[in-house]
Amino acid sequence: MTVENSWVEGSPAYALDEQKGWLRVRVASVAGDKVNVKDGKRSFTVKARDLQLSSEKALKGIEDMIGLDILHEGAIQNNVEVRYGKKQIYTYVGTILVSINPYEQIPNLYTEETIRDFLQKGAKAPPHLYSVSDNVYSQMLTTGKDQSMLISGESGAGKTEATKHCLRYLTYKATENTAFDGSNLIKQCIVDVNPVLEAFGNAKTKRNNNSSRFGKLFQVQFDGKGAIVGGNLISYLLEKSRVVKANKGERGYHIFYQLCKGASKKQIEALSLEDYKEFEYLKKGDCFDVEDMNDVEEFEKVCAAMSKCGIQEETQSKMFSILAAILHLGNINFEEKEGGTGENDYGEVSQASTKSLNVAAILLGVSPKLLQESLSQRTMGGGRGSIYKIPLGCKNCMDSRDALCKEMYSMLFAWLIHVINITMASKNDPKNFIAVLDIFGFEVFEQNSFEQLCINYANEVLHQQFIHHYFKLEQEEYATEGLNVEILQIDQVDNKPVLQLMTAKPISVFALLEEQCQIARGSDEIFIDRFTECLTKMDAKSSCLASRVNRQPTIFEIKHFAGTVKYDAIGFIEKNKDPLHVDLQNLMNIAAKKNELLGNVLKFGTTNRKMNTTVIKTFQKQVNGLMELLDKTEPNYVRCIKPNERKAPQQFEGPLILSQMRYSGLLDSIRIRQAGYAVRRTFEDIIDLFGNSKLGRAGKAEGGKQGALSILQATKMSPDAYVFGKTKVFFKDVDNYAHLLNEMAAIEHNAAVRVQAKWRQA
Ligand code: AOV
Ligand code: MG
Repeated sequence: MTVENSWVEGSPAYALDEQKGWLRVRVASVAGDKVNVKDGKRSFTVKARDLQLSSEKALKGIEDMIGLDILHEGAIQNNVEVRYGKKQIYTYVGTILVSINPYEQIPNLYTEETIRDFLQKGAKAPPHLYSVSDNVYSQMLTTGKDQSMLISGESGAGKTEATKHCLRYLTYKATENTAFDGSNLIKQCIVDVNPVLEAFGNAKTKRNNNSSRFGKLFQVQFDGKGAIVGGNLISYLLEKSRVVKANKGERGYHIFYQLCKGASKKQIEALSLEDYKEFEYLKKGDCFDVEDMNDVEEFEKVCAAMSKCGIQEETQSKMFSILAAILHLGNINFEEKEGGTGENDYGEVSQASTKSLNVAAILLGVSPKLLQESLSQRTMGGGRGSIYKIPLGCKNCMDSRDALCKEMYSMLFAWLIHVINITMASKNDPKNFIAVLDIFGFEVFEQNSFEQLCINYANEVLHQQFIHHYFKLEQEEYATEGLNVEILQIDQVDNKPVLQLMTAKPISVFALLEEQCQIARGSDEIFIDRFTECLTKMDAKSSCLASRVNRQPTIFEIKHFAGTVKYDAIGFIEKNKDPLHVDLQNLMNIAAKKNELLGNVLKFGTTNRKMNTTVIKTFQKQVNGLMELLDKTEPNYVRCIKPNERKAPQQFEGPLILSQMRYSGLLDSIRIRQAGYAVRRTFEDIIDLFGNSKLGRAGKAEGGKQGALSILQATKMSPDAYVFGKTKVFFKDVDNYAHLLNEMAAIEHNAAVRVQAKWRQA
């Protein structure tokens, strides 16, 4: 049967429109593989493959889309759009929760009363982060298995907000379920840690005013009765570069602005923060304020929250002096030293920035001379243990300064999480945990660099885990229904080839990059040359997923599961090596002896910063650790979706939403279904379809499997098009099912009229 002749004039359908995604239309006429359709008064022609059956249920906006009569992109978009219009931002696809950012406060969606309501309803509750959390908690208690909640989506989709709602609900649920056990401090910290993490790890970006610039896994630990006994945080890939630069309209980390605006007069004076608008690092994005964000109030909240998380005021002020030191360091400028010329010039701290040099030195507890020398020269090892110092050029001096600031900040961040973890640590061995993952989604920008490569790698790994999970579930359903499991093939959706392309040994993006980082004369250019050369030696399935971009010598592209990304290799090696020169290390060691907190921070930071390792090696290790942890848990997925790029409420942009559904694997999970049998209807559904017609009545009289079988046999549908399970009929593809509907129209005119009338009503 061909696709085109299954369309009947007048039937409702979804047609794919580039601007609006899937539109509800009515079929006007059919000619070959072209179908003319009407959308209200407008009529246009689409290819038959861009037309999908209309779903009666989607029009109602049902809570769980697995229950859709027809499960495909058009119906899904329609269903979530209908719900979004009613401010129902949450919808299930089976066990996956889809959440669409409303960009407005929906009344009563997250009040304490709502929480109490969900605590009562339990499993019967409508789709919500609360019902997912409730279910996750109950599953943990009944099965004894650790759980994970994997919250994904692109920047601004609502991951961090979702994470907070889940954690808040869990703390309520755990309290309701167990006697008060003195773990209050830990529970408090679990809730209060958020403002702290956001102050130090979030910043305003173009996409999100409160964008998390790090990934995190939050483990809430429970005892056998379900009481919270501890917590643990793991962070991933903090964006270090944001400390020293921000694009126009963006800011650095919130804490810098909060400190400068919100600190007491005494603190401001002590740290010389009066003219905060003069700090280069804060000036870069030409943006000091964020809409709807009060830095002064936030500062107060953050300080209070830090105290609750075990960081006392005295420590806080030491942290602030490190932050202030970073700001002052950023104002140290270099100019060409007299006598230096051309490429051989070397930098000297400019006259105008002597004050900044002095203040930064005082705050760090080192002499201005040492600070100046450490930034402007490099100690090199000669042969036989001899050392010599070479002066650096202006640009290198500034790079040194930035490297120092990035290093101090990221160590401070790592230390902060370490201290919070000490406060949240469980006294006894926890029985179970629920891990909530709030991690950066797939990224594709106009210019993509090393950071995107790492982020997209992590997403590929998570995606693979997701696919395998759904594949397994599908296999299980086949087994319970008594169907042949072998018909399912994972190849169609598996992203193994792209992961091979990125990580295989000895040839892959990562392996070849590592190779260049190990050799003295390695370069970005050689890396990309080697990569192109080696592609032919790779498995064909992998090698076809990458190529060099024409006429752009440093750019290569990778076809990720979520789309093609062009990466610019320039800077890869430097970023991967992330070197910290010996002079800066010495400087920090000397400062550490004078400044107790800096000492602790550095002690912690340097044990974390292993020499001879690279960013990729460390990150891969982290991702592997994450996967090992997740593999032991029962995964629960929350897919956050951004409805528009303008952060505006009530604006639903179909194509944008569909592309995110593709990224998030939602459509893949459906493709897994369609790889075997795309449509599955219970016996009763089939019988009901024929309603009060002669055939319908006969089917109803026979009932169950026999009734459905009689009906299908009475149609002219090929018996190969469907199989019978124990409770459902499985159709190979949507067309088979469409065929059934059409056959039904031919056999039972009345029934067809009834069905069409139903469609029209809807
Ligand atoms: P993200 O975590 O997914 O982005 P956020 O959770 O920070 O995104 O959400 C971005 C913004 O969207 C928030 O600051 C809110 O203004 C709004 N928002 C999100 N969820 C809701 C909700 N349920 N109700 C009302 N407003 C909401 V990023 O961290 O950038 O990847 O790196
Ligand atoms: Mg976030």
